Amino acid sequence: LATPATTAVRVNQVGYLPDGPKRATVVTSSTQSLTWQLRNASGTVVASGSTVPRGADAPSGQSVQLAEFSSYQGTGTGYVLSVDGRDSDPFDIRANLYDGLRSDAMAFFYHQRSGVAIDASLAGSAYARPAGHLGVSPNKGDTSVPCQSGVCDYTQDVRGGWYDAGDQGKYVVNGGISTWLVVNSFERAKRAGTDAALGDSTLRVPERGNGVPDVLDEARWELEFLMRMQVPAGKPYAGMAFHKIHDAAWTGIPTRPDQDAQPRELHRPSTAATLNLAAAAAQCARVFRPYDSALADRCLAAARRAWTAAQANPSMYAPDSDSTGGGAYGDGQVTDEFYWAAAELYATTGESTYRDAVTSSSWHTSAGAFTPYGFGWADTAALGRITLATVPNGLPASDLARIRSSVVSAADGHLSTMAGQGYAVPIPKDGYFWGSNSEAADNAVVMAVAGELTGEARYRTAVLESMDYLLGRNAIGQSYVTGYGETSSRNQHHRFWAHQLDASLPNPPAGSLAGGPNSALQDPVAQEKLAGCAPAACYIDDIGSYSTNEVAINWNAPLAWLAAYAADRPAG
Ligand code: 9MR
Repeated sequence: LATPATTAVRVNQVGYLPDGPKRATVVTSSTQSLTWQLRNASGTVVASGSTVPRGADAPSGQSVQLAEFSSYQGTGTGYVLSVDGRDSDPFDIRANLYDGLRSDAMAFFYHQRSGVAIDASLAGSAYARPAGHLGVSPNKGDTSVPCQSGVCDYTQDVRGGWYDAGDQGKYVVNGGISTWLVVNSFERAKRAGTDAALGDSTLRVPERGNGVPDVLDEARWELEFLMRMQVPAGKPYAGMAFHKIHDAAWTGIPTRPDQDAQPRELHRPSTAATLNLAAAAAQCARVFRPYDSALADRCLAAARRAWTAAQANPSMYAPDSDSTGGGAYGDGQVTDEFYWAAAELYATTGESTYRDAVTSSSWHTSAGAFTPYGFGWADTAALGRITLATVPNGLPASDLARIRSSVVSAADGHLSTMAGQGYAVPIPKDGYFWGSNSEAADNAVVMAVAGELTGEARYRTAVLESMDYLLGRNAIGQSYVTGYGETSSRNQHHRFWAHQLDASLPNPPAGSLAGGPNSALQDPVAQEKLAGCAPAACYIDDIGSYSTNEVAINWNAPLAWLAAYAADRPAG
């Protein structure tokens, strides 16, 4: 057979775990099974076999075959999988494969901190920068922020927190779900007995050595900000949370945070933000309790106040139209946020008010809490389900069984989506929206939880294959995580990590996840460069393509969760 010109071998460019699945996708016009060879760093063939033709893969539009070498148990670096005379990118097989990503994906949040100087000794000199938005000229500051006209007649100190993404806005709904995932990664690891790996002095954060697990220290930076976004007692809408704070107009790119001269503005409170605060703060109260009871108490008080305020103002919807200078994060449906907040408050307190709010919610029995497209800032019911399925609580056994089985059937849906595709992606062909990589990562989180609930190995296998997707086994051979893989994203949309625009600025730090393919082509670069792309190929590593190539806290959070999970050493 002549070598088809199109053959390409797509692998996880970082590598594989010795005890994990090892699969590659071969793009080829050949319809016949082909021979694969695994070569080690010295060029010796250590395993070989035959590929399995799969025909057309719908999301990529490519004709593909599968190569499986899971039974190879050797370890080392510099392996290459060769098919039909074509070599994959080199990769490793080793048990500590995800240790680096576990800390780098979590360190992303330190880099995104607002209101504190980023320390060269922690972040590396390329990433050091002065504190942003503390009111030091030319900043107008987040220490005394006025409202948009008509929203309030006072200023509020909303310093701190994490910048949302490539912009320097701070949005409560996105902050809350991201914090929840970061804290949940610790809560999960604690159940698995592997939380020491996320413990004190495991991360490059200023708080290392303070006796509190570093992952929680990082989460606290955002939790303190979220609580500052709560309307003070005595003011109209007391207890509600302002929806967001950002510049009056979109910040120019590049702009280092401390050099942003624009006015900052608080946008009106919303029920969604308030319930998001309630949920994240209630989770804080539960998980921080053994490490910092004073913070746990403050979190619980904030969560209760937020819950009460949301009950009194149940339909203050954030409009989609409020997108001048920052994302809208609009949401006209908050029953899922009520359910999630109630679930967290109930899991933390056991109180009947919150239990009744859980059991009377339509989401208590709805089949729609999990979707093929992941969860997110507008769709939070899944987070409530995960908490109720995993944190001991007093719901009747029949309710708990139903909740747990809803997690497992969602995971089974993702498994079958993966099985139907040449690249085993846990999102369907019509799921390539803005931030699609976070959909894949969120769905992998659900599969990991199903693995915990059932003890069945196939879920871990699927989680690891989802990592393969993010790290290069995909339609375009792209690792979407900076610094991880031969061809990894390095020009994500960001105001400071803007090396592509200004050579004196850095590329994103290692461990930064790009948003990923978005078939809607919602920016000018994507429209010009990606016209006609197959859904899974609608991605370009260009700083101007904010709809395919931004970073965001709600995207790195599930990556960090998954990296910690994948880095867990099997028990025993
Ligand atoms: O993640 C958000 C995505 O779901 C929306 O479709 C998109 C457009 O509204 O906005 C995304 O969020 C962005 C936010 O609005 C502003 N900060 C950057 C976020 C990531 O691109």
